[in-house]
Amino acid sequence: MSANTLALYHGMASTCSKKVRMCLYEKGAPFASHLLDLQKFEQHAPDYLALNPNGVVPTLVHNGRAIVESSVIIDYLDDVFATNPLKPQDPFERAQMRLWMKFSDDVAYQAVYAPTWQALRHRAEAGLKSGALAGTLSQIPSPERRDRWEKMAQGGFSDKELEAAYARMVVCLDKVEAQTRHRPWLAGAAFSLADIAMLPFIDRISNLRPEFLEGPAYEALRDWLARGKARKSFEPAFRFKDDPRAAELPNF
Ligand SMILES: N[C@@H](CCC(=O)N[C@@H](CS)C(=O)NCC(=O)O)C(=O)O
Repeated sequence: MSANTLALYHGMASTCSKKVRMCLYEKGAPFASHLLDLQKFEQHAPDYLALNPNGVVPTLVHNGRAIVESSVIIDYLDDVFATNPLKPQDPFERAQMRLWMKFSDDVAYQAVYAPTWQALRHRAEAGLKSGALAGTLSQIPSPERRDRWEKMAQGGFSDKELEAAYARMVVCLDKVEAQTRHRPWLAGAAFSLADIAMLPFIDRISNLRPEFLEGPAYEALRDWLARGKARKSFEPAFRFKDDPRAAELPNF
């Protein structure tokens, strides 16, 4: 196998996959694309579970070895590819960057998944019908995801659950606004993994609830988002086309 063979198993609309794609394009690292249809439950196929036992995307396979968890993957990519370093040199800024990556996993993801799943629920209907449901659920490795898909079969998230997600969106917007009022990028002077970790989530919030970003309260955030979207890596990562399946899969 030649050095630096990269394959990415990912989802078209998946925020976590967008983190990894943006990092790959920032690095200029070519990769083989394997797009999975998450509403057809391809993430639970035995071959894929052998790579990612959690049954979620993304998974990066580098020289035959699988790496999971989007924040771990982008950290790894920056270690492996020296081009365009994406971690601040200053240890304090590096700590800030790590805190943003943790926030993206712990809070930002929680803010967007329920409204995102709700919007795409109709595509999963075939696997959630009563005749198919038991089989679908039996393939899902984690009890937490099994419960989520079962909830989809039972009509989706309640208004109360969606309201809780919207409240978390505001927490995310407030935090990014506060940081970008006094520094250009989230971890300091330079664009970093912190920005890559947060852009997909703020972009998703702007797609799902554009009205939340309006008004003077979020001027710095809107400027940060516009600068993030202006990077060369944004379009190929967020409007990904380099896979024959890209056109058939939904995106935001
Ligand atoms: N913490 C994980 C979360 C991965 C995750 O939840 N991925 C979603 C898409 S963003 C997924 O695969 N959902 C399909 C499912 O749960 O069945 C990461 O950052 O990689």
